[in-house]
Amino acid sequence: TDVQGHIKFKDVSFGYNNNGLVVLENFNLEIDPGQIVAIVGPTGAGKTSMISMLLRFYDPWQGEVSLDGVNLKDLTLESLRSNITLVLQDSFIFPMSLADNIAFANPNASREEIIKAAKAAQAHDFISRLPEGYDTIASEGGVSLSGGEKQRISLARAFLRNTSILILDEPTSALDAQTEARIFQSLSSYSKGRTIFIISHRLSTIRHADLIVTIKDGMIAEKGTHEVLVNEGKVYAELYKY
Ligand code: DUT
Ligand code: MG
Repeated sequence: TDVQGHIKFKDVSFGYNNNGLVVLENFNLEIDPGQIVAIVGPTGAGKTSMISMLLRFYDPWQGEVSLDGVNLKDLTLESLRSNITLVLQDSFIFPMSLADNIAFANPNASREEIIKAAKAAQAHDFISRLPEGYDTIASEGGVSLSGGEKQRISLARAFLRNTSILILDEPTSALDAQTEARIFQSLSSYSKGRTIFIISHRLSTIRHADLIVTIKDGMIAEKGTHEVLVNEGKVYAELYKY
């Protein structure tokens, strides 16, 4: 069952029970499908916490998070997670061929589909240069990959998974700015009919996002396009200076 990708955080308050501190407070955000949404904010602001609630790794203390108008709590975890792909900073590579790593969640994918996803993730060129190409076995006695290569394999895996919602939490931190910018271009063409969240500390990459949301002190400090936020001269403009 495919979802549209309309996401709403309504009056969400959230914290971790281990210390009782509030991480997000009166957090309100509504996202229409088809948008690339960048989440920006200082370290510890609550960016990863916010997206963790979308997959229900955690639930809000108060308020609700909904998908296409349905409270996430009323969806099965299985249906929720089959519609959302999450890519984290530390990508996991399995001791199997690069093709199988990319097709991990889609074992029936054709080689053409795998290559298309690898191209979108800027992984095709380095894979093609390996003597065994896509049949190269990763790690455990095989080829060990750099941090940036692993990140691109896991991005290719995410593109191939083809879900309505894609969440990228600093998935390109090990990549140079140019490669990251090219991946962002792939994301733009991939975003049609999907909702994409991207968390990145490199603001040059996410300046073309449809919506930029800055989080500070557990709340949304501002939202808008790059141009609007730079002119506002508040949190985003301050972060953008560095
Ligand atoms: N926190 C916990 N327990 C956890 C995870 C986080 O107490 O298991 C705290 C740390 C921080 C706040 O929650 O004070 C928000 O953390 P989060 O990881 O959401 O911040 P971030 O915006 O993703 O920071 P970074 O840019 O460093 O990834
Ligand atoms: Mg984080």
